[in-house]
Amino acid sequence: MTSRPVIDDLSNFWMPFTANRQFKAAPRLLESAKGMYYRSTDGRDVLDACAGLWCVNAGHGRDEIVAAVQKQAATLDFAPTFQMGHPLAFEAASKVAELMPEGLDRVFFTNSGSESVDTALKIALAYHRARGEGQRTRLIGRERGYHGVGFGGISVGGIAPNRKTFSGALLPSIDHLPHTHNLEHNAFSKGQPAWGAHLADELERIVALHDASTIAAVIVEPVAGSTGVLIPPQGYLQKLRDICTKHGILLIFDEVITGFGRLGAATASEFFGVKPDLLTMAKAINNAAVPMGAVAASRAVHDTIINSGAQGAIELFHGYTYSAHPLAAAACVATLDLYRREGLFERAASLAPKFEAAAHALRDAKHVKDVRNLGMVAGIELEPRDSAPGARAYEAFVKCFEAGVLIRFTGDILAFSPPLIIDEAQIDQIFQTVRNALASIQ
Ligand code: PXG
Ligand code: PLP
Repeated sequence: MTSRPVIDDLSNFWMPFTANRQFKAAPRLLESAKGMYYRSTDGRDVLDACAGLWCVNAGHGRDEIVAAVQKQAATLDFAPTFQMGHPLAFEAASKVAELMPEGLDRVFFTNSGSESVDTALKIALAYHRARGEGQRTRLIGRERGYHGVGFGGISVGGIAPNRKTFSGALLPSIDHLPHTHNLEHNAFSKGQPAWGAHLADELERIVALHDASTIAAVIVEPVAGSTGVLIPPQGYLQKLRDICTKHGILLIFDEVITGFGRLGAATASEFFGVKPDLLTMAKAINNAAVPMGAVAASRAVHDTIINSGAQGAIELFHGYTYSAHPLAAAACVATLDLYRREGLFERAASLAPKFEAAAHALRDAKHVKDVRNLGMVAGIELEPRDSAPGARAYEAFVKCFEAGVLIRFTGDILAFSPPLIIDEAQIDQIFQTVRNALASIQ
């Protein structure tokens, strides 16, 4: 296949979460993808070590998903889901429900992780109000949490640059748990760190401060991705669950990254054996073929809201024009079938030890100050350069791309989350490329 010439005007597209001037001075453009590889506009194959943005879990350009979307586009391009429906919306919800923890089988569709988060926060408020506890309005997030970019998501989120510009407009009743990252205790942990479960007890302190009767929900990523791969300490999530249950507070797991096989089980909830009341997802729900997200709610939460008003009254004043868009729903059904048919969650579980070993082999690589991992996620934290935090990871990312491997970085942390179809040789290629890249930079 011949490459098309790079377009010459890059000025109109205002790029998201990008250093626009830096990128446009030296662009990196992808023009096609198949399986584990992207093809760049300069005609190189690039191994995808991050599943796009943690989302293409079945690999790129899968024939079954492509066919389902093509067929759906030609059959029913759009149908409203406000006071109307189309069969695939219900089928997709049933397929998602089958993969959710027992009882979390009521599914509200959105178009992204950010929308899923804001939807879940609103459902939490609606639930308490429907129970006659409308004073429960406080939402608890966690330092370093990433919950997308809506006003709700950045309010409960804990990443300073995402919040500071908008700090005057964040939601009013918010508090944050401490994050669990601590290299003094947990550097080079394989899987869940042994130290840190007690950090969940900080929730008791927050409850004591505000009183449980004012708190609606706690939201956390079971494994924090965006902030640079933070694995929950052993016992930590169960403690959060227990404290929430004790105080009538809803627990929301933001599984936008962990959803659909990343840890070797359908969800992180299943992997850890801890069940939230609400679970947000997006990304891998349909292999990122068409934008889609969802919130799975427990029957208790759903039924409380649905049975609260008069018959014939809309129960929840919330929804998106494109909730359960037919193309997204078609991709969702095809994707979830594909995951099962190919046993991709089981494959992730069986590849995880190899992935762990390959990542941790870099503990002696230049600049490395931590390696951490769980399932098919790994993070490598670099010693930052004194004068320029983030610069070293950026240079490593560029070097890897030039050497044919696409990785992610955030601050001075490199993140790895390949499609679950990856093979062992490709795992070795990723980490060998990273080792070489680190050796070549200052
Ligand atoms: N919650 C979590 C836990 C996420 O990881 C979102 C919400 C928001 O999803 P949308 O679809 O609105 O972007 C996310 C998204 C990265 C990276 O490499 C991570 C995300 C998005 C883009 C890049 O760190 N996570
Ligand atoms: N803004 C305006 C003016 C609208 O009419 C709508 C939807 O009808 C929206 C925003 C919300 O769009 P969406 O439903 O795609 O989130």
